[in-house]
Amino acid sequence: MNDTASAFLGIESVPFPRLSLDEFLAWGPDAIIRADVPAVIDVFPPAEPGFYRSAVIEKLGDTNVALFTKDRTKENETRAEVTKIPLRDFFESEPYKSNTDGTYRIVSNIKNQPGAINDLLGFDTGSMFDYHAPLNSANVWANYDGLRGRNHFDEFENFNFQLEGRKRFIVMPPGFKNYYIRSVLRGYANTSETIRVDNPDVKRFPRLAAALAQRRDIVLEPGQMLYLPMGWWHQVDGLDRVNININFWLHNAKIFRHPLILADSLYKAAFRKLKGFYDYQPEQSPMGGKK
Ligand SMILES: O=C(O)CCC(=O)C(=O)O
Repeated sequence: MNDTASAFLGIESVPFPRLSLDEFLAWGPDAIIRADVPAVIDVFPPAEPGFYRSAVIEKLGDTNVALFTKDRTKENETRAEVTKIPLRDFFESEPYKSNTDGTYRIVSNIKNQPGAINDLLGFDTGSMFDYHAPLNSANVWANYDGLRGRNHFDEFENFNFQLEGRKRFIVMPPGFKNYYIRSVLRGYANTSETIRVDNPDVKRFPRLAAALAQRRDIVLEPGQMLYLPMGWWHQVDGLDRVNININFWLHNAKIFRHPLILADSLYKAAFRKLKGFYDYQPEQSPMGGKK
């Protein structure tokens, strides 16, 4: 792994506060959200590889989920195509399990499967996180070790629970100029032009130095949950053969203190609607969704 960001100007990354599950439960998510600082919560002790994958297949294997397929021949130029497959197929069927280079990945809203989510995370997630509210979501993510994320931010409070495999998160505070945002005329404004922050071209992007000195860099292990406040930039890389996480994306009034994040979220919503892009809505069952 290229560790250039970790060694940047000899400046160590800022450590994450670490909370035990008891501390997290005592504080509750609202206090963590108010504190507005990325944190890691140790929810479960480390588990054997494969433990949570089996549980995910048992609880969610038959759920139809959104599969993103990226054409690797024109890397980063084509928009991923979205189709639906049963989640089980991602782990058990060709070509997904033999093309582990990031061509295929699952990102799917499963907020209509609260029973499965509770079983997997071991507590009443619905009363802890307000993911049933309109526009909030609970998502399952699955990918193989070839996934190399682009540096970007989201307009949500993010509680990201790692179930299988390790993921490296490099996160940096909200901001625009330091990250050389693309013009909205050239695409989503939440994707930085400094795509890889583990190997930054600081000559080309000199203002990135201020953000790099504020970066947090962590390998999230199965059983750990990352809290990422809205607007924080993150680059996420899968490190192990199979990666699975479940996250909660929650809207929060905090956005009104961040006019540029608000503007970006309105822009993205309009762009998705106008262009008919995948809208991160859960699969509708004929019964209107399992409760
Ligand atoms: O887990 C990942 O691969 C990406 C996570 C992410 O970008 C997010 O939670 O917003």
